[in-house]
Amino acid sequence: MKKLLLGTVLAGVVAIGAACSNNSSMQGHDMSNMNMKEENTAQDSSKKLPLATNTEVLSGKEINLTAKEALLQINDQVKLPVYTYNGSVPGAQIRVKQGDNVKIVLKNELPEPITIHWHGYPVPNNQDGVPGVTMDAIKPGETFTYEFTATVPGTYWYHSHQKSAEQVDKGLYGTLIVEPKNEEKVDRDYTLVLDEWMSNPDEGNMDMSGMDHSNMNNGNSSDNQQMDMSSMGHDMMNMYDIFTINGKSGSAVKPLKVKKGEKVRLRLVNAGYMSHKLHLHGHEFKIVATDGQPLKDPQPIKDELLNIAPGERYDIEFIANNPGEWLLECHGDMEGADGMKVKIQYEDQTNNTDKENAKKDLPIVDMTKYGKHELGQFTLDQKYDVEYTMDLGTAMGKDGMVYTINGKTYPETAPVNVKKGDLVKVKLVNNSPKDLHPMHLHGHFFQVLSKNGKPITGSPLIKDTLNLKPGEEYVVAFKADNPGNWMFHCHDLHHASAGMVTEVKYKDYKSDYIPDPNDTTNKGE
Ligand SMILES: [Cu+2]
Repeated sequence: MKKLLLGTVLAGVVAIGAACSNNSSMQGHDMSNMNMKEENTAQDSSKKLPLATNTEVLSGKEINLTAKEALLQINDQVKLPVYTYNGSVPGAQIRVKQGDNVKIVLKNELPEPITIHWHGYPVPNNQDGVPGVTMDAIKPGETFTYEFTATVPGTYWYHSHQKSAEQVDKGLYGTLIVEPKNEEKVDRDYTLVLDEWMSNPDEGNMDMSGMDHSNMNNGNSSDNQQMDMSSMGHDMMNMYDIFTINGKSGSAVKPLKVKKGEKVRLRLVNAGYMSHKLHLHGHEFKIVATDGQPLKDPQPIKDELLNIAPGERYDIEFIANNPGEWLLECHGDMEGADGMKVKIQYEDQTNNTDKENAKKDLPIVDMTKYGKHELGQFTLDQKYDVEYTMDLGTAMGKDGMVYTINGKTYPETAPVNVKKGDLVKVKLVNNSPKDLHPMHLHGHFFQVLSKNGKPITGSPLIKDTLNLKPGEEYVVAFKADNPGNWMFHCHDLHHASAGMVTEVKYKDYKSDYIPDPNDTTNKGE
């Protein structure tokens, strides 16, 4: 929280400095925006940033990424200074085939150290991109080469793990798509990345460090209730007032073109810190995968909301059988929700046949009952080598709110100690009164076995990010098959930076990484 605050305060100071000094460095700067009240002020820094470009798709034997700054035009009114991989938000999409050796050369042209963490991907531990744990952060001007084999297909994403609450918030992420060896053909394949932004970060100059931003994730234990707006002050929730799809909001979001009869896949990725409930209008759809992992015999559903928590991915498919123009939109009362919608346009049939209904209360898909039930790799009653209970909590610390695992904050949290081959069962309990905790495990997939004591009755649910609402309890299991030191943390990255992190540590693992004791820039979250 403090880092975020510092960042926004500094941006504000720079903006004021630039506005007051009519010096030569302002030449060529677009002055026309300076007096527009609704225009964000953080952009008016003395630096001339290039406008963010469209997201490119990269594949091949060697993929080059450059981390650099840009100015992101989110809608007609708002431009924000952002961090990017290759000049766009989201950054370049890395698209490879299962079995490929993936080599990514990352150059850092940002003014601060960064990394890439391959979210959800079972890479070797020394490629996981956690500074201070698996590598040193990549300093400005430096280059680092990541290499791993694309072992599993699916939808993944990548982002910086250095000061991640701040850097991911600024746009430093992209998607990683691994196509299966025997790909089932679809006619359209779109990737949609969800995020939230502050149109006016300067408003955040109040001291947020002690603030309870527990409402920011719509932290309500009942699926169908809207959050209690009256209980919210001027908090984080209000500050994230613009929601985006692929870095654009509202009418700036590029429509998705389809033709009648086509099979359409949407890869939905939540890169933000809030959950979003998406409604696909006019069509039945199937959820074919979550966190890259396929679901067994998904049944078609209609007019149900798909809830996507921070860090999660959902792949949905539908047949374009209802010509016209339709929306995929975010439901809810949050101020920014209005901007998180994209048109699905049938080619040559763009007459508007659809209406927004973002306030409509619709059922939320229950993933614990979705798809065909069968036994997965793990069961609740089998024998496990390691069992660990994670009590997730919120507390008031010395410098503001802290987010705890078994009453402790990282690095004081107790690690999950395993050895290679161990079967591990973890019970996660969210004892925070209002906060959602989307818990993310690095380097492994886990199978979700039960929710609130009830076994999963749908398809085996294999995930790397599991969202817990207040009061919820889940049991998950995984096999310790990827030696290393792996983070297990909340993907509300504000919660992670305020303590909610532990590690899965392999006893027999010898890391070849030795942190530089004099380097204080590495930050393991
Ligand atoms: Cu959390």
